[in-house]
Amino acid sequence: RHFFPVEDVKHLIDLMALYKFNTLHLHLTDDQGWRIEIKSWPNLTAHGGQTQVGGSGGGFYTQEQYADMVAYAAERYIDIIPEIDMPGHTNAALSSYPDLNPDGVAAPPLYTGVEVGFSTLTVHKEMTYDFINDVVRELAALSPSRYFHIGGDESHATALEDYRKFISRVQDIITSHGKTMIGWEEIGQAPIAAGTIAQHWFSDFARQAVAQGGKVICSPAKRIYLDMKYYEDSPLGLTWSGTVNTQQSYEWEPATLMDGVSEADIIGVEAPLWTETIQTRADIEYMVFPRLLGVAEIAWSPAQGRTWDEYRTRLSIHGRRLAARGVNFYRDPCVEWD
Ligand code: IFG
Repeated sequence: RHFFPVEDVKHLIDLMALYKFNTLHLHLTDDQGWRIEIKSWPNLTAHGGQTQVGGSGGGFYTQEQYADMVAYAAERYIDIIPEIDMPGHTNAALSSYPDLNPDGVAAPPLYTGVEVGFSTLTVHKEMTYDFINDVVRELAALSPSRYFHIGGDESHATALEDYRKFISRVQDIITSHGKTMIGWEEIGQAPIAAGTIAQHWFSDFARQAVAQGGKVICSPAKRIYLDMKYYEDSPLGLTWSGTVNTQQSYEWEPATLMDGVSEADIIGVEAPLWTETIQTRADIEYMVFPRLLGVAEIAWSPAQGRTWDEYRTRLSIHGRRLAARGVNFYRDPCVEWD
């Protein structure tokens, strides 16, 4: 929703590497902006990348810049996974090409608000799938990762039966370019191949993906959506899934989070940072740190013996380290910082 230049992404990669994160999922397209150059559809960035939430600024990554971030991350053992969100969250694409719209004439204006669920690709038009194939072809060629994220969340403007068929067709496109599909957990409603990855965030569709042989990434919005306010009076963030302080983002366990989803079904843990209210590097640091450190521990360590009382003491020491690096982390009062 707000664009961040390459140097800010590299800065976050440096900090992630300190805590042994191995994957960075870049959400490259949404209603408010298309952020990755696609040479066969240049207006996606020439027009669709020109703004952001609030209407001032915007931007996008050239393919050269994207490749540079991929290489920078790989040097630090971090895999970048790209996300092209569809069929919903597509206003920027629809605004860029009238042909992508139902009548092929009218294109919606660029959108700078924060509503969700109002846009959809035209799923009954064949050229929509030519468009998707071009986008996936170009981006897959830039991505060493075996995974490709197709979004699939909040497609409220797409009829369920259309959504199911769409996801199935997109999976064929992803597979044809040698990638394994990841989608937000709503894709569990569609017929998906065994081995597809469903990213759990707020409902129980991940269970339906597991029933089809899918695997799960755990991103519970009530625990590790890092755009959630720490407390009601926090200066940044949202509260639609409640407030989440550093203790609450630590006191949970992926293996017992969801009925019908066992530890064997879970391939990883991811803490999303949505940027409706996040505009600067300091904003990123404030929301991400210190909560991200607990996510690393939950992802990498066994549940046995993990307690907040023990962890919070070790965390306070990392406050000194983060401060020494000039990181604008939030000194959450639930921790006794050095
Ligand atoms: N839900 C939307 C995001 C973002 C988020 C903000 C998902 C998968 C709310 N979809 O989370 O685009 O708006 O917390």
